[in-house]
Amino acid sequence: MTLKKFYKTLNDKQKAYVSLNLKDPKNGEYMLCVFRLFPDKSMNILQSAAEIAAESSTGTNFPVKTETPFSREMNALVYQLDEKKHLVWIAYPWRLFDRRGNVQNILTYVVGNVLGMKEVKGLKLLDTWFPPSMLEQFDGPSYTLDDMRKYLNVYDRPILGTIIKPKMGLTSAEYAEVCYDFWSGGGDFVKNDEPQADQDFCPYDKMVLHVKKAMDKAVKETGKKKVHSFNVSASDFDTMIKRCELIRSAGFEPGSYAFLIDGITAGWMAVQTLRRRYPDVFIHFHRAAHGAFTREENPFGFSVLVLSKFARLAGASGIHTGTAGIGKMAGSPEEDVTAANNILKFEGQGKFFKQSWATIPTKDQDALKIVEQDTHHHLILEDDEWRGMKKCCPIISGGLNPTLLKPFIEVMGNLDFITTMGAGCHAHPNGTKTGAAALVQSCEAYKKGISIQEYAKTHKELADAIKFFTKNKDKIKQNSA
Ligand code: CAP
Ligand code: MG
Ligand code: MG
Repeated sequence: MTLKKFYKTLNDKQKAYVSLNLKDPKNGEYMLCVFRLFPDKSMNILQSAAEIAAESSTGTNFPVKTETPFSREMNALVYQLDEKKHLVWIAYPWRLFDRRGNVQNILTYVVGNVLGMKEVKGLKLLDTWFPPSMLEQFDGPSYTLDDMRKYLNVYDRPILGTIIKPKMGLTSAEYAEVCYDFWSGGGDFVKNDEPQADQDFCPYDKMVLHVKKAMDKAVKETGKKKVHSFNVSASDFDTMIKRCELIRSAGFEPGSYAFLIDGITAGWMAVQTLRRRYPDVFIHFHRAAHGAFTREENPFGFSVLVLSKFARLAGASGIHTGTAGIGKMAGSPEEDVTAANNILKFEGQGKFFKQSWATIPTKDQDALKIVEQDTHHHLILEDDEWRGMKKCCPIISGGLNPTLLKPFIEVMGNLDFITTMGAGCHAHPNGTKTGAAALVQSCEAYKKGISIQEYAKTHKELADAIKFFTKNKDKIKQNSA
């Protein structure tokens, strides 16, 4: 137990933030965190970890005379250490946090000042564990992928989507035209790209109205429901809400629109505001700028797993979790798939913690038995809310195209996600509608257990996609392959 080895090197203040024998870290009082920590050369890993625990809970750089017996009870505690792997485990009394579920408050503690402290040369939050009693404080998702599936009547395959490209520069009418082409080609879901807002060449209100017309036309012609995810990120909350209300009063059917929020750049308050104001809408968390915190090369920040878990806590219906090395963005299969499974499933194995999303304490066997044996009403089991936090769906995007759908599904291991292909659709030699058809055909091939090459023999759109995307393989991927 390396904690003991370093304990005698601690000063009194540091000792107050270390526990050699924390009774049961999972007793429900603590949120648990595992950090990868590289100490400054002036101190050992436990001294550095104690300083981090202090600064990220009740302390500062000197012991203060104003401490009280109760304030000391709120100290975060280093309770485990792996010196070789540079890992430290810290337990946070979750009473420290703002009541009634506030994600930005927690992150301000655990990845706030501490990322800037001299005592560390590297500090990355790799995994977190929330006790059921803490989960209960948070909204979690309301309108989920299950609701979207019901609306679209799509069950045994991923939701097939696109991002309109060029990313910016189309007029509102041109934008809507591309939406129509994708939907009429067979696609289910279109999203605004992450920077789409109220640009003078594409006024927000006109974009909304043109999209509505395009959707109505596509629904009528295809007989299939469609969804559009509107980016409602804005300079201030009032404008964000105004955009939401504009969409809701434009005549869209409930379920036919989602609200996209740039959760990192617009902030967690925006995510939670949308969840609390619009529990009947799919809240789509785009994570632009997450790379500053999550990239493997960056010794400071947090993991994709941590970001995704907090998005579920905040009530996002879905968050981008990466293409597991298959697409254009950095991100390893292990990292992205772990994150995806931890927000999709009711219980997920993280890097260090197995997280159950049940809000019923696992020792409450009676309640759990009722949930399991709900054979008469099927209310409890169907309505996840009763027994725990609903699923948050992985949104898979970034450099994908029809030739990469099957490889991704094989890495992911399930079909319960939304995939959005931008260039992967609009770069098709015969344009968007054909690009959408190629995506649909690649999914059909997968479901039939036929290779896309085989299926392409009788599906020209797919054949042209294979030719184009294979010939123009992403140079970076080839170099890194
Ligand atoms: C994808 C995308 C998404 C990325 C974000 C882009 O377009 O629109 O924003 O998927 O990455 O701008 O790159 P392409 P992630 O399909 O044309 O790449 O999903 O990893 O957060
Ligand atoms: Mg984008
Ligand atoms: Mg893509």
